[in-house]
Amino acid sequence: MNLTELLKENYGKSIKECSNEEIYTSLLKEAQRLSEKKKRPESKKKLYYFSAEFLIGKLLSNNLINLGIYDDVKKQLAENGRNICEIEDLEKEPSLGNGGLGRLAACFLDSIATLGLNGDGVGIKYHYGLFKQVFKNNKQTAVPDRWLTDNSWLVKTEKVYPVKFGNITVYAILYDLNITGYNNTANTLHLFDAETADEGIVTEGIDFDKSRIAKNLTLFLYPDDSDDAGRKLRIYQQYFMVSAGAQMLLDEAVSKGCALHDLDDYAVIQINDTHPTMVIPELIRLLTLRGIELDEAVEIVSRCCAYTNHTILAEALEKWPLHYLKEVVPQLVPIIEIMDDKVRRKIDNTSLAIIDKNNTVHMAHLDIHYCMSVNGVAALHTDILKNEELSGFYEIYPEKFNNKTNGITFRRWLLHCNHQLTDFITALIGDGYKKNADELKRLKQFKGNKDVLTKLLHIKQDKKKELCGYLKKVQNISVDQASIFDIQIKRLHEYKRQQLNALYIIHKYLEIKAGKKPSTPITCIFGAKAAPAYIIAQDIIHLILCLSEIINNDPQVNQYLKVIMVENYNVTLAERLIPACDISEQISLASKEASGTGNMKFMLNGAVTLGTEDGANVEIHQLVGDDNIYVFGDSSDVVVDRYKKASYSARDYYEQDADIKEAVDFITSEEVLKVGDKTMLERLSRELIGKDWFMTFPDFKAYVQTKEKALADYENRLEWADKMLVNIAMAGFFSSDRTIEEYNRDIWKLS
Ligand code: 26Q
Repeated sequence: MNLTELLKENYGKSIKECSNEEIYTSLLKEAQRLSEKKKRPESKKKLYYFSAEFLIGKLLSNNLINLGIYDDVKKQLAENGRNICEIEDLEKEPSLGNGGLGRLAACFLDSIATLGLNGDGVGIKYHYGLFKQVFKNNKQTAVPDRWLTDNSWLVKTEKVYPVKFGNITVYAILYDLNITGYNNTANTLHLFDAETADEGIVTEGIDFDKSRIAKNLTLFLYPDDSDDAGRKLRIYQQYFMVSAGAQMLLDEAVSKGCALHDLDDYAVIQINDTHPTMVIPELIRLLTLRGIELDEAVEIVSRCCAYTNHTILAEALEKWPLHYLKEVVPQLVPIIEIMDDKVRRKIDNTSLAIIDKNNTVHMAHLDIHYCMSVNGVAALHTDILKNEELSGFYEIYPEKFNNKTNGITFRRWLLHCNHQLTDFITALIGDGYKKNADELKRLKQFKGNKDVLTKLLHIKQDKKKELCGYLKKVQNISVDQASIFDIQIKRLHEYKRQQLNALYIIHKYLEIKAGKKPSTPITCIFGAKAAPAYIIAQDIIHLILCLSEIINNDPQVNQYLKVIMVENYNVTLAERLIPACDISEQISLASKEASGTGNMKFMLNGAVTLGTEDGANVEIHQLVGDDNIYVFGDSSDVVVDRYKKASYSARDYYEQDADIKEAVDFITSEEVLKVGDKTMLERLSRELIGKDWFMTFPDFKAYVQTKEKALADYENRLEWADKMLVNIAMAGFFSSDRTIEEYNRDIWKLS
């Protein structure tokens, strides 16, 4: 691409004369034009990845990298005194997801396009997406994040589909976004918006008139499963997405010659968690409208659909009161009732029914009975689904269950976010690993190679320095570059146990005050949004922010320990934090984190994991071996057993372990109450002592000891660098290219 010519054509100006905005707009349009040219020709069978979330992150750099022109553009800009980073900064991050599930969908689209598979995404164009987090008085507040700008990667199409609800009909307008594979063809992310959406109804903060469906339908993404408010709206959104998507899918199949009886030769649908589940009865309904007998329609659709489960938390599985469905989507209710009836006739176990005795509809049950595949997202997760959570279903349908361990796209999580490491790896082993991630293993030959290890440490140091500069500039936070960067970034949830990390920090703080100083200073970094209605999560954020204020201002301690909570954690911040990390905190209660994908991103960037044997940590452990990971805590078997026996008493631990008591008591001490909110801190303390549902106390001692071991090992820089190297070398397994190849081999079967 010749940027000089492009800008001359667009603005009649040179690179030097153009504003950053003008350069951004031109690059965006040019990248769009180039990816349009790469659109893959339609082939017979197509994958439709239905998801309520696609957390795609900023697109400019990623698209330039995947088009193979990033270095060239960067060079042309630099030659004219311009910096590509400043141009990237102008782009707003699309806020179309909560966390892992949404980011996974985005990584998958990248891999599907990179592998040249015929597969598109289907979702919702939220105007505000997830809320923006702002800290005030050591608390989280939520404000709308209007990420959509005039200069958007989304292109409005001519396609419009009517979506009929109980009381109204809303027209779904299709917007398309090109997903460019790495040196390959481009696919499409289809996002639907309501024709009547009206941003004017947002009143204060993120509040809006919930009764005006046609206007609010696509304004916001619902934060997490813990938010009960607006549950009915969520059904509206889900049906809106799946009905428009199903209509589009049928039109596409028919235009390719599909006779509907053979729909599974033309379409395969991956259902990303239960959120798009209504696509099953909706497709059945649409097929019957097109003249297919109901029984056959059920069979056809069951051959097309596959379901991915992302959670073990029973309370997070979606269940809707039947009367909500009667009100919102009455046309689906008779179909769901027939589907339930078929199950009841076949299976003599009411706990597996779709509609239970309280007239609640279990969306996951609908998926499992009527999909041809059910998959978990890490080996341990799939085992727990088979043997515990969904064991009743596994007995009936063993052939449907399969594991697909999650993955991440190395284009974004290495090539884009860590140029220095990318170039270094390329210099050592060539660039085959960019498309064949297994080749990273070749790095193992450099174990013990002092020059290589020293360079690796230098790169880490550079990324830490860059992060410090960024945090200072953007959030006015000062961080010591020479300290150990210990990072926990993920949605705030009790099972992820940010509170365990906070208890460690209190313990460490008190130790330092008592004169026991760490050899190298430690910087504990958090990033996490909490669903606004999730009270205890708000309290945990509050505690961390209070600790940050106390510790960072204590002159006795702050040269040894700092606590930072970055505001509004998102993909863009993750891209800056992950390459700078030394210790990756993956400390969920064993059995609760389905997989985790942050753990993989850290590993790939040379951080060493401190974690429980949970989710994909188990597989990381197997790959890197005992010497290159810090594992602690009770196993999932012990945890599952403890829940079954209901034998856990937090109070016993609190009363019997002096360290736990001291740390917990500190939460409601004078010192913290001075900077914090009494109600919130006392509520959190009560919750921990009286319940501690996610069992932080039993793991506390092991966590402290294991973390101390990691901190001590960090002192031997070359040995630590060896651990970094092994982590990078073994990360190839976690490329989403591998994951997608497995989905295609076992489920989608696209040619
Ligand atoms: C449900 C009902 C109503 C409102 C919101 C929701 C809702 C929204 C988002 C429920 C769940 C989610 C998100 C779940 C999620 O991100 N799960 C994560 O998925 C990752 C990808 O598989 C895993 O790595 C994580 O372990 C898992 O927690």
